[in-house]
Amino acid sequence: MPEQPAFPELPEISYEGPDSKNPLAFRHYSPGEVIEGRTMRDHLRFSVVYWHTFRNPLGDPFGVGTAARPWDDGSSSVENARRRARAAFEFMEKLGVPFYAFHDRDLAPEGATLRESNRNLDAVVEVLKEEQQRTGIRLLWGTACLFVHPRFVHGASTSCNADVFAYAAAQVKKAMEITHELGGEGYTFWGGREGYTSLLNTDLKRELDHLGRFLRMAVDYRRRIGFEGQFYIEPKPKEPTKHQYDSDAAACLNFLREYDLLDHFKLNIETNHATLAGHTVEHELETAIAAGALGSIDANMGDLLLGWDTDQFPTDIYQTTQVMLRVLGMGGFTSGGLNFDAKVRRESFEPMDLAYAHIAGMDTFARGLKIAAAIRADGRLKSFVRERYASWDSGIGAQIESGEADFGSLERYMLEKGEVDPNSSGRQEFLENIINQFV
Ligand code: XLS
Ligand code: NI
Ligand code: NI
Repeated sequence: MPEQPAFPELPEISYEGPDSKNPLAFRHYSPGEVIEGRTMRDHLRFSVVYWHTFRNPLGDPFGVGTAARPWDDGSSSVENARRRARAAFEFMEKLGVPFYAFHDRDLAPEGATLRESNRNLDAVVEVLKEEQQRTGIRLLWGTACLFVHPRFVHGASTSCNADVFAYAAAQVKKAMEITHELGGEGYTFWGGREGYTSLLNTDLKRELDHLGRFLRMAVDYRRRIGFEGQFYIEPKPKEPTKHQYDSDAAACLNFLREYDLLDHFKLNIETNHATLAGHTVEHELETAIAAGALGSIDANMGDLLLGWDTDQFPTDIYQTTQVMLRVLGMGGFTSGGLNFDAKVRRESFEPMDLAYAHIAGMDTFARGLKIAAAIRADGRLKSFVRERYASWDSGIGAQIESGEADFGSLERYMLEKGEVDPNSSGRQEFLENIINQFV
C-alpha cells in the first residue's frame, strides 16, 4: 500500500444484508455464500478494468475531463504510473474484487520508441507483480491498445500500411509476454480500428486475410512462450470505425471458422456492444454458448436512447438476471469473469464515485445471480421450453433429428396424416410474469 492511502474515505467493503442502508456495504454480494454448489465469489469472478477506472479522465467530445484523482499528478511519468498502480490495488483490495484487466498503454506511458515503451511497461509490471503477490488479486486478462496512437489511424493488423501491422505484432507480442509473466488467465483481442470508415478506399478481403494472419501469429507465439491463458475476441459493431470486422458474436464465429482459428479463441461478450449491434446481450451470449465459445463478459450496460458505447455500470436487475441465467446454464465461467468495462458518468467525478459504482455493479450482479438460481430451482421456465419442443423427442421429430428421415419419408408421413397437429401458444406474457415473480 502507498504510504498515503489513495482512498482514505474507503473502508473495506463487507456484506451487511439486504436491509442495510450503508452505501459502503454490499446488500447482496456475499462472497462466501454458496449458490448451486459454488461461492458467489467463484460464480461472479468480478474484475476491475484499469482503463476506465484509473485512466479515464471523463471527457466527452464537448468538454474536458472532470475526474478528480488526487493520487495522479496528471503527468506521463513512469513514477506516476507506478503510484497509480498502487492506488489501483488499494481500491481493488478494499472492494474485495479478485481480478483486474488492462491495456498495455493504460499501465505505462508510450515512449518515443517501441523499446522505450517496453521499458516503461516493465517498470510498472514490477509494481503489479508485487501488488498481486501482496493482495492475491489476479489478472483476468491483458490486451494491447492498438487504437489510440495516430499510427493506428487506418487500423492495426488491418492497416493499409504493412509497417503498422509489424508494429502491432511487436506490441501484442510484448503485451502477451507481460500477461504471461503476471499469470493472466486470458488475453483479449478487441479490434478497435480493425474495420473501415469508407469502402471506397478499402480492400476488405485483403484486410480480413491480414487479421486472420495476425491472430494465427498470436496463436503460434502463445505456444512458443507456453502461455496457457484463454484467447478472447470481443465483438463490437462500430465505434470508432463505421464498421468493425468483429461486428457481433455470429460474425466473429464465422471469421474464426473461415480462418480455422475456432479452437483457439472464445468470445468476450460486452453488453453495450450487443445493444449497439442491435441485439440483446442474452442473444449474444446464447449465440456464443451454442458454439461452445462463451469465454468471458464485459459487464456494463448502455443507454438505448443513445447510439454510442456509453459503458455504464450495470444496475439493471432484469438484465443481470438474464446474463446470469446463461452463465449458470453453461455451468459457470472457467477462465472468464464479469469484467466491469464501465465508466462513471462525467458528472460523477469524485474518487468515491468509483467505489459507489463498483458496489452497485457487484450488488446488481449478485442479485441477478440469486434470482437466476431461484428461477432455475423453480424449473417452470425450463420445463415450458422443454415441453414446447416435445414433438422432437419421439416419432417423426426424433427421426428428423437423428438423420433417419428424408424428404421422401416426410412426404409419405404427411400424405398419410393430412394436416399437422395443432400448435400451442408461445405464452410470452405468462413467462414474463414468471420472471417477475423472482425479481
Ligand atoms: C471498447 C472495448 C474495449 C475492450 C478492450 O469499446 O470494450 O474496452 O474491452 O480493448
Ligand atoms: Ni470491452
Ligand atoms: Ni464498450
